[in-house]
Amino acid sequence: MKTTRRDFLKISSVAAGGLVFAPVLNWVPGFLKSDKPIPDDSKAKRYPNYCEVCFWNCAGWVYTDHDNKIWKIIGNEDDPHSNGRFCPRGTGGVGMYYDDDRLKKPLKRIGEAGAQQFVEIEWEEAIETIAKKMQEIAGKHGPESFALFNHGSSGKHFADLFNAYGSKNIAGPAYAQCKGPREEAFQVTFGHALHSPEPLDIRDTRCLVLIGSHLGENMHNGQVQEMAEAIDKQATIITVDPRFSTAASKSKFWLPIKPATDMALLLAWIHVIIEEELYDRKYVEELTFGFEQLKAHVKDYTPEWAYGITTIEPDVIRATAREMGAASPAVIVHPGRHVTWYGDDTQRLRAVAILNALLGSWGRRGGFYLPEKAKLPKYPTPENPKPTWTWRDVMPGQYPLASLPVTNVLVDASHPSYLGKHKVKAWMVAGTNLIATMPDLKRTIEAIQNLEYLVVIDTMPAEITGYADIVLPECTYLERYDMMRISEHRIPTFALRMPAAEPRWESKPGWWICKQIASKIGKGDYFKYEKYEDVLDFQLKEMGSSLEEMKKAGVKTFHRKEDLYFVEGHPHVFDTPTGKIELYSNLMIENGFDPLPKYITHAQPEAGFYRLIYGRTPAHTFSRTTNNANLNDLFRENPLWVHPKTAREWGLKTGDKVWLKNHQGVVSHFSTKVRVTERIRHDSVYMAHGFGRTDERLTRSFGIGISDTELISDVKIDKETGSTGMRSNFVTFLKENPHNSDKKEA
Ligand SMILES: Nc1nc2c(c(=O)[nH]1)N[C@H]1C(S)=C(S)[C@@H](COP(=O)(O)OP(=O)(O)OC[C@H]3O[C@@H](n4cnc5c(=O)[nH]c(N)nc54)[C@H](O)[C@@H]3O)O[C@H]1N2
Ligand SMILES: Nc1nc2c(c(=O)[nH]1)N[C@H]1C(S)=C(S)[C@@H](COP(=O)(O)OP(=O)(O)OC[C@H]3O[C@@H](n4cnc5c(=O)[nH]c(N)nc54)[C@H](O)[C@@H]3O)O[C@H]1N2
Ligand code: SF4
Ligand SMILES: [Mo]
Repeated sequence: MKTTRRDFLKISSVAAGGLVFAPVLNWVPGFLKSDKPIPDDSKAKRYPNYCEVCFWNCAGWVYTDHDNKIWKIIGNEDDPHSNGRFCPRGTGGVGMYYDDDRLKKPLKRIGEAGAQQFVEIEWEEAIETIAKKMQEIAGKHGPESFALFNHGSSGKHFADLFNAYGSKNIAGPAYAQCKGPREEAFQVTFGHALHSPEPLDIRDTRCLVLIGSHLGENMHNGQVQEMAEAIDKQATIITVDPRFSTAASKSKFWLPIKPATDMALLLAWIHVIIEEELYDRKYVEELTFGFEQLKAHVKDYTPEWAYGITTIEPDVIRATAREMGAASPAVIVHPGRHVTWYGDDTQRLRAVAILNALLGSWGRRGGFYLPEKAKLPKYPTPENPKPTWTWRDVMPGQYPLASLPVTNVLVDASHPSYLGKHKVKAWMVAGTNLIATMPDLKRTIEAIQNLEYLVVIDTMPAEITGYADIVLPECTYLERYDMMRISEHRIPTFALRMPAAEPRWESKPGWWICKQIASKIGKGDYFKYEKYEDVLDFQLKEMGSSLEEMKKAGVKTFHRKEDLYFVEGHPHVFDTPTGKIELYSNLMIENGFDPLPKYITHAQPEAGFYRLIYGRTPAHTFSRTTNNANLNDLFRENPLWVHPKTAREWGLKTGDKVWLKNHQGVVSHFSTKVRVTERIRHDSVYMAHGFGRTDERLTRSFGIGISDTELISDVKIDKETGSTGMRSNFVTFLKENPHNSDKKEA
């Protein structure tokens, strides 16, 4: 059957809808443009914003009704991230504003850490207390011992605050728990990291290889739309996934690989592409370094060798390599995004980068385009003080390729077992729910309990707030100004975020919170403006625009300065030591690593255990949306996918309740329902991330489903970047409630 664009998009939204799709269709219309009428044309207003439900940050319009109430949010047609369409999560984002479980007023702990006994306090007291503590800690241990964990837009204001304060120990999970190894592998190979959105020319590709990246459930808007377009134009999709994902269902080839063996497949593909001369010969000769070493290196990595490891038939390995060769250079071996899997992740992503280089896809139409970014002038501030130490000094010489701070190193530096001299004593956490986000929960909690002070800034009573000494309620993205969204793309763009409503209760914007704290710790000069509009207007005027113009347009696009793809006859110099694409890397050797990726064996589950695989579900972003009424309606609990053979062995059927125990004896707090399906390998089980919430203040999501994070206690660290490999955890089923006293489950 011919696959059409409509089909693919429908599948994405149906997957989002599950059982209760129909009643909410008008609420969350998948990728269809919203046709929800504006209530009263004469009184309805619209305000530009960019979505904060995930980091694709699509620009859109927020409409209010005749009572000035937020009515809906839709995509901005001029934005290349959204092309005027929002994904279900973006549309449902309004539920974040309306959630009555939100944090309403600053809170101060009165009980033990983790006990969640808080009293409401006034903002003034909250700011005073935090400022005093920041000064006390700077005096006692130096400002460096106060670390910031941040994510999302407002996290950036807090980074400004910490830089002014004198600490560069600022880290977010989007590096060491997400794309760190990918960024460094592409940096080593092409002299260019991929950033966000990744510069993938999916709309014009003739062959898209998804290796552990599941577009269609991973709803990164622009990429999903372009994949639908490519499918429409008959592009070949090859999906390598132990699970029959939405993307697999749209693919010409589904390779249900044995988990943790992708490196063998990648090396065998490289072997075939070289042996059968399927690579782009001219491109490789002109632009790459180390081809001969690579050729010798992969000589024995035959498809027959890989078959024994991956369970993928040699014929299939050859056929898929030939598809890539035939499409070259309009081919993309997708670099993935959440790539922290098995601890050899930088090397696996090096293999992905090398494969793309052989196929000549970097800088080519239908491969990787050359992104451009507009530069926004900086609002004038004094120079930041120079810290005496940073996260790098915690473990000198470790993780040399990490170009950004590593969250888990800051956790290590806070842990009682750390005996070095660069101890972290206090944390501020803004916009990241570390309890749901960091693997090895026990260690995270031990580190937190060892702190002198913890401040959390969130919109919701997320689990991490339960461990804080002070909790500050931030207002949502729909209620505040923020920094401009500047992103690289085919064309450079800016997007404005402005409030569509007053902050509910006593919540406040991040910039305001930072400005108050800064002025109390003698750093007021770094936030020298009355309101954030002043900063925006200053920056926009320098760019030949203004806040007024942006309020009307929402998005501003700029002309490119250079070509979108390489131009024949113009030799390109890469930002690598050789100036070429480095198939073979001396830089890796200098840092103590293999110059070419090698296959290493990873542990497989013992009898009775199954590899825990987790991923995205279209209606949710991590833990930030599970309590959102609109999205909770769409998908409430994360079922556990179990293969029929496994289900038979355990006497499990669809709908049965199970708890899970991992190979290190960690038991899940809650249970979930089994979904028996052929769509998962028999040696693995699968569930969506973000569930199994343990904070009772989350009235819709508390106690529903299982948290993958709880069960990820065995972490494999990537030596190159320090990133946390999270897929080496094996679970078994518990059919009886292991927590007899658990009221919720009893
Ligand atoms: N087990 C497991 N762990 C993972 C992953 C996984 O798949 N499984 N994925 C990893 C990846 S790829 C990533 S990128 C990270 C994501 O990690 P996080 O960004 O920590 O993810 P969330 O769970 O969404 O937590 C975000 C928190 O920010 C709050 N928040 C939302 N909007 C705002 C705001 O405007 N202001 C403030 N102050 N707070 C706000 C939310 O309420 C929520 O508590 O997780 C990583 N960790
Ligand atoms: N709906 C939605 N979309 C999102 C997000 C979200 O929270 N919700 N988060 C965004 C963010 S920050 C990120 S980083 C991306 C992450 O999105 P992706 O990079 O697509 O990563 P995952 O969601 O972790 O998907 C992992 C896939 O890998 C498969 N897999 C597991 N083990 C193996 C293996 O050993 N080999 C292979 N080949 N495959 C394996 C799983 O079955 C699953 O389909 O998604 C982004 N998009
Ligand atoms: S992809 Fe969806 S959730 Fe992410 S920014 Fe865009 S609309 Fe929002
Ligand atoms: Mo991520």
